[in-house]
Amino acid sequence: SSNPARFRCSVKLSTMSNGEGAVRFPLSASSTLVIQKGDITKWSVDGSTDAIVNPANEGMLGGGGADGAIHRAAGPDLLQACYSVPEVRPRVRCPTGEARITPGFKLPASHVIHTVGPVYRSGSNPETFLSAAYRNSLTLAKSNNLQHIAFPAISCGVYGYPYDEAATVSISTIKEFADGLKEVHFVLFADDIYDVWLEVGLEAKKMG
Ligand code: AR6
Repeated sequence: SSNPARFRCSVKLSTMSNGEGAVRFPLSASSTLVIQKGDITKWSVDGSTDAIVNPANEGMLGGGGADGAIHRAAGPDLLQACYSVPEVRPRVRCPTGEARITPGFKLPASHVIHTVGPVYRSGSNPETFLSAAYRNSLTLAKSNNLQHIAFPAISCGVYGYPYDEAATVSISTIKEFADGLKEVHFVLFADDIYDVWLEVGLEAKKMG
């Protein structure tokens, strides 16, 4: 980071962590938010009750970024499972803000929850759609009796969402809807995104 204060803060926090920069934030008696660095395709807590979230597009047939990496790691069966998700209109299997579930195939996590974040500035209220993507992913995990879910920074790549705004929306939505899941993780690929998420997480913790 170019911000020395922020850098010092991250270094100090990593001493109270237990993974690759993992910092745990208790949300309630039964659920914990974990912010960490890493590659989401490698993540799992116990395999059979885990889901990773794929930041997909509405067609759900793969793409670049995390979506491409998830499809490569899961193997070709994932694409077949996505094809079999019904279209709600031509070439749309998962409208923006909604979520769909498939098995994880070769991934360490047993399930993939595919969601579609908004393209920033493509319409009004991107925060409504980003929040819905997180909320619907959490709801789908709970309705499938999963206990652990890992999110990347949805919409923060190709879809151009500013990191600080995305962190605020995503962490506040998770605080509101995590109940019923044991652990909600952020697995963040880039150090600059991890730094922003940690700062927003700490701020949210202070505000209770
Ligand atoms: N693990 C964790 N995070 C990752 C990984 C990984 N292996 N790879 C990339 N990221 P993006 P979006 C981060 O562009 O903005 C696709 O083509 C990346 O650094 O993957 O929601 C889809 O098909 C970034 O911070 O998703 C859609 O068309 C974050 O994941 C479109 O991109 C999200 O970046 C979706 O765009």
